[in-house]
Amino acid sequence: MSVSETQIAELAALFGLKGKIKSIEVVNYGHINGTYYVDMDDGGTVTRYVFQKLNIYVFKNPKQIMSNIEKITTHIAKKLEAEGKSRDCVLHFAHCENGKNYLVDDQGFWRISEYVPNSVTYMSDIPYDKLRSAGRAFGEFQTMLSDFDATQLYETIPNFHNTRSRIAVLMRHANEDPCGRVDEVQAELDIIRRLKPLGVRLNELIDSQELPFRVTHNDTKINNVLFDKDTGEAKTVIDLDTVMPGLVVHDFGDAVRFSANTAAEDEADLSKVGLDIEAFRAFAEGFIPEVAATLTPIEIKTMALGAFTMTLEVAVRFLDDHITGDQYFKTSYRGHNLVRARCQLRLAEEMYDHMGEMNKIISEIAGMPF
Ligand code: GN1
Ligand code: MG
Repeated sequence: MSVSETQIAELAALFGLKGKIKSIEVVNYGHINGTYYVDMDDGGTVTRYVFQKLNIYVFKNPKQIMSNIEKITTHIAKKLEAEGKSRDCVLHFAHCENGKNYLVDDQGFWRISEYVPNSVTYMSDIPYDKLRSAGRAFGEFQTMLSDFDATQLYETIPNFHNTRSRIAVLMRHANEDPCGRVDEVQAELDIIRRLKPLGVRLNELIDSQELPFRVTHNDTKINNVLFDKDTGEAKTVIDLDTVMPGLVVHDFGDAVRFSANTAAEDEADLSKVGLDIEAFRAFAEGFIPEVAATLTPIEIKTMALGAFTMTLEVAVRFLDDHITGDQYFKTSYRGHNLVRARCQLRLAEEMYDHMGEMNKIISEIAGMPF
C-alpha cells in the first residue's frame, strides 16, 4: 500500500494542519490499518502527526469507531484535566472544518492524530519494569473508563472476543475448506478441539452472568502503549479502535499473551516459544493493583484463564485467516498466519500446563486466596 505526497498534502490541508510536509514515513507495527508518520514544517517548527487509513475490510463501520474514540478520549481528557495530569496521557485527533474527526476520500477512510512527543514503543524482549509500567497504564485506562456509560458505545466488531463463536466459525470454515488448505492444519485443529472446553469457560461465566461486561480496550498488545523516552514510564495507551464492552480479563490476558511469550508472536521455531512466568508476574504486578478495587472476586480469579483464552482465541483467528485466504491480518509471506497460529497454540498449551502457577501469582498479588 502506498500513498502519494500530494494526497498527504491534501489531507493535511483538509484537516487544517499548518505548514509544509517535511517527511513521510510508513509505520509497520499493526496488523490492520495503514499508518504513516508525517512531519509538518511550519516556519521551522516541525510537528509530527500520525496519519491512518482505516482497514474497512476489518472495520465495516469506521464512523462508529471514530464516534467511540471521540467519546472515550473526551471522557479521559476531562479526568486528566481534573487531576492535573499531562494531556499526553490521551490521544488527540485532528478535526476537519465540519467538526468531524475523519475524512473519506477516493483512497479510503482517514484520520489524523497528534504524535505523542518523546515516546517509544516496545515489540519484544520488554524489560520487566517496563511491563509493570504498561500494566499500570492499561489498568489505569480501565479504571478511568469505569464510570463511562457503555451504552454510548457502538459494538464495532460484534463477537470480537467471543471465543466460542470464533471457534465455531473456524470449524465451519474448516469444513468448507475454501482455499484447499485444511489438510495441512489437522494437527492444529485437533489441539483446538482439545483446548476448547477450557477455552469456552469465560463464555459460560458470561452466560451465567457471573462475569460482567465493562468498557475495555480489547487490543492490549504492549506495542499499543507509548513509553516516555526519558523516564521509561508508560504514558499513553493507543489504538482505541476496539474500545467497547468486554471483559477486564480479556485486556489482562491479551497483554500477557503478547508480552509473556519467550518468543515473538510469529516465531516459527516452536522450541523457542514458552511462557515467561516472570514477565507474567511483572505485568500482573502493574495491572492488578490498579483495577482490583473496582473488580469482583471472580474477575480476579479468572485473570490467568483470560491469558490462556486470549492466546487460544488469537490462534483460532490466525488459523481461520490462513484457511480462508489471508484476508484479515496483514501478512509478510505465504503461510505467515499459519506460523502465527502454531506459535500461539504452543503458548496456549504452555499456559494450560502452568495455570496453577499463574493463579498462585495472581492470588499473591491480589492478596486473595483462591
Ligand atoms: C490486531 O491492530 P493490531 O496489530 O494492534 C488485531 C488484534 C489481534 C492482534 C494480533 C482489530 O491488532 O485483535 O490480537 O492483531 N486487531 C483487530 O497481533 O483485529
Ligand atoms: Mg489494532
